[in-house]
Amino acid sequence: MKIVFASGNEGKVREIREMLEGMGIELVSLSNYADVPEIVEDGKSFLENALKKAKIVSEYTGETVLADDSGLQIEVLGGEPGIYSSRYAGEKATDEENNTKLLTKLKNIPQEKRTAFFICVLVLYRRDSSYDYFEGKWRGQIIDERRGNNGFGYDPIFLVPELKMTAAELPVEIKNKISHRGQAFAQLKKKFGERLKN
Ligand code: ITT
Repeated sequence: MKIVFASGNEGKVREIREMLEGMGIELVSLSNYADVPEIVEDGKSFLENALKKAKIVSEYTGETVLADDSGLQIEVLGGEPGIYSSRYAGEKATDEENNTKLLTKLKNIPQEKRTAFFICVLVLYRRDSSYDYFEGKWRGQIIDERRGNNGFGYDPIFLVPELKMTAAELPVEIKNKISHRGQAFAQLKKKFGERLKN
């Protein structure tokens, strides 16, 4: 079975490809479809944005689509950056710029108040317009230094307290077992398992 992953984020593509390994599913990247328009993420929730991406890409490609909308929420910042995570420091901001903006905002906040959650809403959208969605949440803390070279986005400053490692220090297969995206994907796999292939 062929599934198009509606994401231009190479970090997400690497992780989802790893998760699908051995399931007999061909994951096709969005870069294979030159004519898919840029999608404006103007929804008010992770679900709205994920659904919008999935629907548009399915309509353009005529294929079953997986879409992920995700982000980081910091409690002491009232949930920021939330749905604006990828463009926190500006429309074309790099991961590095987003991390710098977040660390500046958290400058005088003590470590124990830097609780954070990664959220992922994963949508499976079929050719007949029916869909299912799954949500994963991953709790951690934002630290003041960058540690590790794996992953992407806010991973170098997201500490997983139980492991005493940042998300960027974890090998991809470990991150995938426990992360927000990994949890959402595990629910999808549990619900559909073998049927995904049909
Ligand atoms: P697509 O919409 O094309 O998938 P995007 O990067 O714009 O790519 P989102 O709108 O879902 O995707 O924004 C997600 C942002 O949240 C992402 O750019 C990171 O900054 C952050 N993020 C999400 N999951 C993450 C993870 O596992 N590790 C680190 N940062 C993550």
